Amino acid sequence: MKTVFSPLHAGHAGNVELIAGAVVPAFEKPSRAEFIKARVESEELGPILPPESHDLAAAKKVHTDDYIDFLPTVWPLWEASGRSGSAIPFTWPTRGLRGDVRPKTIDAQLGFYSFDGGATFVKGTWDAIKSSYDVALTAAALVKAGEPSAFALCRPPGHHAGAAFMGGYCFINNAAVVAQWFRDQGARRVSILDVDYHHGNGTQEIFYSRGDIQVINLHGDPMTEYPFFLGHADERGAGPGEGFNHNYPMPFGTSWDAWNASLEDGCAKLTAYAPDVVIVSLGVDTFEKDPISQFKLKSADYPKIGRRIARLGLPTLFVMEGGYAVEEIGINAVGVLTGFEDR
Ligand code: FKS
Ligand code: ZN
Repeated sequence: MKTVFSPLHAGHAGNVELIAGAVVPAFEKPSRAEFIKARVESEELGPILPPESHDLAAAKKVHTDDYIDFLPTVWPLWEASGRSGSAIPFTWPTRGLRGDVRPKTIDAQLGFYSFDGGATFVKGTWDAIKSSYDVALTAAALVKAGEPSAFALCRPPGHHAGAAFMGGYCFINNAAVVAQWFRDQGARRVSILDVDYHHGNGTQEIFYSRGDIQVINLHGDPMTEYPFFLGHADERGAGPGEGFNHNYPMPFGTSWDAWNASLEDGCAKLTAYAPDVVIVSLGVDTFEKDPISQFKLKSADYPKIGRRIARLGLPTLFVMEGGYAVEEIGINAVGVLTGFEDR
């Protein structure tokens, strides 16, 4: 399997986040991608290719134009207002406030285009976002050209980003971008299988009213887990999208047997839908030693996930999302891919 990777991810570094009342170094850090890349090499998964540069037209098919145009302006505006450190939103137009007027200052705009304070900017962030987007589209083109699978080693991740908002370490929704891109390239139906520990609220929001892109999500129950405000089992899609969104919320402590039962059910839904291509939002924060997550999957479980996805028998694009146990992130993520290749 070919991997697409860009070193530009590394400029998105030194971010901080607020967790349990303390400001700490962000868990979403450059070493994550480097550990995965090292494991791709040591396991000899296949060649590692650089991305080709794409314009932002494909991003603007799933995000609003104004949101995408805003992202590269954040750091310049932040610096112009005399700031350093990380650009972090701190106020949001929630219930009772005006969400229909875009204010002018950088602080207000950061809040206007986010749902939490988890998507933060430093100087190299926009270039990293753009490289992650290029990685996803370049890997998608490999599958379109006939590769049975490809691995988009994206960083930053994407599945929390909605049509007009960032959050949860995510800016451009790479999986959503490539799903739409496959549709525009002639695929009739596309499935997104999101196995990250966290609900892919952005992906769900973007395709909620669409019947041509099926979204299947396995995740921590939002009654007790981030992102809290979406991801319940009764969210099944709306209008023409009714019945094409499938959520599998699971409790803290879920280990392989129960998680796998959800995967089986999701795979049955996927097979019944008969898509032309599968996009896997690949998070490995379901791991028992993940520092911010509460599932109990073991390293030996990840190849089983890959094997099950291979049995779908469809062209498959893996798009990297979360996973914070950096020592094992490569073993687990590449474990899915070698399992897919049944080796
Ligand atoms: C307060 C705790 C909130 C945010 C967790 C974000 C998870 C991101 C992810 C992604 F795939 F997008 F990377 N924790 N700071 O793993 O879903
Ligand atoms: Zn996650």
